[in-house]
Amino acid sequence: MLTRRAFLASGVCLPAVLPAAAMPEAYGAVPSSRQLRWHALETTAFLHFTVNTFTDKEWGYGDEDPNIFNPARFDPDSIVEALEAAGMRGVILTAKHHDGFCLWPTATTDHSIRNSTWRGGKGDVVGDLAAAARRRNLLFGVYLSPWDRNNPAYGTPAYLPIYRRQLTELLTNYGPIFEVWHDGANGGDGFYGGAREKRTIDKRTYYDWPRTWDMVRSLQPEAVIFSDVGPDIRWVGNERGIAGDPCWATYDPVAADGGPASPGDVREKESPTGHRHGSKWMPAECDVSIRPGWFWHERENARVKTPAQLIDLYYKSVGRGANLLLNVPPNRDGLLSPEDVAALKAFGDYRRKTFARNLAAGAKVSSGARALVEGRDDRWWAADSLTPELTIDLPRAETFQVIRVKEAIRFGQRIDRLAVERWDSGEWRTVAETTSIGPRRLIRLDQPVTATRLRLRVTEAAANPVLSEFALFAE
Ligand code: FUL
Repeated sequence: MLTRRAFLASGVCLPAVLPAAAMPEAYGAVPSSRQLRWHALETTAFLHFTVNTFTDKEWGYGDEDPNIFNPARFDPDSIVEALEAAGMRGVILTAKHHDGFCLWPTATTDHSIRNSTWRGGKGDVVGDLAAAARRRNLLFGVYLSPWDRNNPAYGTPAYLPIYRRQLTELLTNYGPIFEVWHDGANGGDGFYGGAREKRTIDKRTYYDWPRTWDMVRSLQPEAVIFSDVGPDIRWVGNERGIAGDPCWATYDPVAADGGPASPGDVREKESPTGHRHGSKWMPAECDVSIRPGWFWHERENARVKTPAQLIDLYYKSVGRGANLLLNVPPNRDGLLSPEDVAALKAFGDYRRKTFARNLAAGAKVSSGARALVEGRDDRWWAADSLTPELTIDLPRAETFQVIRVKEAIRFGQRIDRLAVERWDSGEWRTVAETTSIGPRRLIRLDQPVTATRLRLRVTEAAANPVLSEFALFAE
């Protein structure tokens, strides 16, 4: 149960006088403060950038000449500016991909930009991007591939201190890190210091993840940790950017054989939807590339996703309560290509225009549930029954096409199902029905709907609903 003290400590504003009895009791698993902050981001960007950008590969073997990395016009500010135009609130860089090439001057390996002629070996892509992100108020995160096809020690116990040292450098030298991203690719063939062989590892035991995650917690307590199975954020189970429907924020990280799950243990059917009443708060992140590949390839310049495709992905990820992690790969100049920049801008324009005005603001809501139309995530309304009905009277008739509903998730994911209706010619007619809500549900209607009086009906819930928003938008 969330005590009043713990609740106040979480930084939420409460009405001046609130009897302790009015505090809803939490239901099931609840988010940590770092997860709450992550939910509010909605969309963040991924930058896949390394030697692959220059060798035209998706997975580098680990035998690349460091001189090949030469982004002559690298401009982190213009990259971050284009991401900001899309409404991105954070950016995660592949500090090291499977090839093992480090984009910062690490002390752990020679396979890094320190040995590139680019900027005379004095360049630091991680540092430059972290600083550019900070200048524009985007949060900064790092991807550090556990699989390292360059490192001679990979596959032996000697590799683990190297990996942890790399992570320590990233988590201590570049300011606040909001997300640490561990992909699930686990071993295979590679250069491995010249051995050129196949190395397999046991994904359950080799990496000793709990120890690494403890280290992340002590170095960057506010950072969320992503992997196939959390501990903070789970992979959605596909690389198409699409969450399940429903998509529950709770999950049981159990492997297919019933044992504890490790990165690499993806349950294709269960990761997209999560587990209703799961034991852990572990929301889904939908990673997808704006292009067919994760890295930049000239031949894919004509295959950048259109603004309409990006908008559709937004509704199928963020709209289902997940976050969207959109990859936009820098090119060989060290810039985003004009095709990608244009798509990002149009996507951002749509978001700014659509969500600028909440048509339900100023509505009269029954049962004293005014908090729902005040547009503040720190306010909530707690129902006194499992299946409340709220009437929403708009100041005037409004035409809308998008409905946004949010639960006050600090009290858990409580609602199973709800319906929105409109009053029309003397009766209530269904506008939409939906399942999981959690941090948010965006319902995009096929057609615009005009109404003055609406009704929100929770039709199934595990605990009395606690809602924080009901909003309407025109497209
Ligand atoms: C995967 C990697 O193998 C891909 O190259 C990419 O980085 C993707 C986001 O994660 O595990």
